[in-house]
Amino acid sequence: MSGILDSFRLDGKVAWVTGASYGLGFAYAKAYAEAGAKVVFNDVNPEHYERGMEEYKKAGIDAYGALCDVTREDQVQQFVKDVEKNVGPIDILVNNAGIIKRIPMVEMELKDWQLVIDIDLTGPFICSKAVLPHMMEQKSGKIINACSMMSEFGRETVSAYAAAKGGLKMLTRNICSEYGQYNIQCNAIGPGYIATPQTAPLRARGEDGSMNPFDRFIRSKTPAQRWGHTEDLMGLAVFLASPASDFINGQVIYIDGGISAYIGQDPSNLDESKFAAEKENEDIIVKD
Ligand code: NAP
Ligand code: GCO
Repeated sequence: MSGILDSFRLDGKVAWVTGASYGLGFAYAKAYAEAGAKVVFNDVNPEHYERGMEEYKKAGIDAYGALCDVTREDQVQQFVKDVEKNVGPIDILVNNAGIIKRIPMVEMELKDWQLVIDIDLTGPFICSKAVLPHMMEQKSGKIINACSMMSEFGRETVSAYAAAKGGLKMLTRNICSEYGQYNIQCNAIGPGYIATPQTAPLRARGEDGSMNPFDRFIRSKTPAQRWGHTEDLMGLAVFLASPASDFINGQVIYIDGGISAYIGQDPSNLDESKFAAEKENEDIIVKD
């Protein structure tokens, strides 16, 4: 008689996390390995990919990986064929790969807008389209999209990112609507502000060690007055990939420390002395 915790296990499943050499993707993949899945990942930058493969080995995870740009349908189709041949059919897809460009809209060049939309919205379309046929055949599958606070809120300088993440929320609902009949669940993780290379520029301290104003702002908007850490999201990632969530479909689950529920306090009220600089990895990948 299996207990309730067995419904959170991923034994025998093949889990593909896109863009998972580091950051949230690596955390999701590590959690999947701990839950029993065979981890598959891709990245686009060869140096980052090699580093990621090393990190998986250090963590004792026998990950399968390859370079693959999620915006290229030819590369994605080949990647899925290679995974099916070398590992097995993909049971779980996490559309994690994503970038952000923080540029005021009136100054944003079309190429920058297009790149964000291509990676953050078209990439999940391409990757989901590549794995759905097998999921339909086996009458089961999990697709988990990387939504964001910007799936619900706007803010200055992130027009392309917000448009992509808002669209990704609706793509999540549409995959649910179109493929739920095949026992395929498509949901999204909606992280708040998490300490990763993508958000490192928002926490970078001044030369005099002074706190980044955006760091102070986010802490004043978060009841716990802290940034999220990748470990905070691992449990939700496993839950949405497991049989425990088989009757949840089309949902964005926000994991944001309460930002979306709280009007926030005056940032000047915060006692800065409480906040050690976020413990960053020494060789953190620098993002603009
Ligand atoms: P990150 O640290 O910037 O990592 C992004 C990953 O995506 C990297 O591994 C990157 O690989 C990969 N990638 C970028 N373009 C790609 C492409 N064309 N094809 C394949 N891989 C590509 O980001 P993160 O903070 O871990 O965030 C991961 C996801 O969660 C993103 O979708 C992000 O929008 C979303 N999210 C993040 C936060 C947060 O606070 N951190 C909050 C909400 C949502 P390379 O290094 O090789 O380019
Ligand atoms: C920003 C941040 C956010 C986070 C995340 C919040 O510039 O506001 O990068 O967009 O990455 O998406 O949920």
